[in-house]
Amino acid sequence: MEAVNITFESLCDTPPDEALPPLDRAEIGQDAVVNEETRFWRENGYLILPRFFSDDLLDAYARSCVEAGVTPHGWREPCPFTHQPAMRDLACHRSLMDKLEMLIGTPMGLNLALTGWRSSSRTWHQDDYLNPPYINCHYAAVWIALEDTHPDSGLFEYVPGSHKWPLMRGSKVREHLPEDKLDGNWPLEAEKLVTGIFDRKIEETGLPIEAFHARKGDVLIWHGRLAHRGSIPNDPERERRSLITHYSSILKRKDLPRHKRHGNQGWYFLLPDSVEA
Ligand SMILES: O=C(O)CCC(=O)C(=O)O
Repeated sequence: MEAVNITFESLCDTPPDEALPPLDRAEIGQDAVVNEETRFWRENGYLILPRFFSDDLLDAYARSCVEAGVTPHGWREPCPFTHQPAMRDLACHRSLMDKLEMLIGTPMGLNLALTGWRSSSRTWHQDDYLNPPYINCHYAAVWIALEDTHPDSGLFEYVPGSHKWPLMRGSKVREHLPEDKLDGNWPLEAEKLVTGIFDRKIEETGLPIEAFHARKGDVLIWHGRLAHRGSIPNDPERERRSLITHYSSILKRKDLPRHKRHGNQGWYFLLPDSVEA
């Protein structure tokens, strides 16, 4: 089928309430924390925490990237945090993990980091469709600004309220991909399919697109179902120093059974072949 004939809804499910985090249910779950932040999250699907991290922690992590010789492209692997303690000092910081647990309702573990100092230029997507189907939004991602962002560097963009749309499913997207593209790189192929479908959905709903004009130390947490992208930089040479980290519930992530605590801070997942430090 031509992508132009595939509707957003046909690639999605509406999971039953009891499969979702307490704040995502039609009636807020009894065990949810209800306060200004969680009410905002429930309504908008993101939370901005201005000046959340101190310069000390941000600069120590930025120095560790320079010392590791990975700037500006970042580590090529998805989970460098298993051997980069300075990254964990930020990404598993207790204060951040407490916020994530408040929003999702279970302890969370770090499972992915995007460490390049350029926009990923990833087009519109929900993160959750790249996960196993039993995660059901027990997932969140975090954008940490290591410096004031420049508007030409390709800002992080998102559609407030889009986390209330149906939940895109990887299995339904894969049904439309050629058989020889169903290997571990299928998300790259899927991006080509879903981009236009998201564009149409955004246009149909008329929801506004927001950009995260971050100052150093600002943090934006987004919902696993929120439509978002790394916009194309106006100036491709301009750095955008950030750390982007993704988290799943340690109670739900059956496919990642090993997790470890960063000192007395938060959890991170280990893969079978993880290098540890
Ligand atoms: O580069 C960006 O700001 C977007 C990152 C992104 O889409 C993601 O981490 O899922």
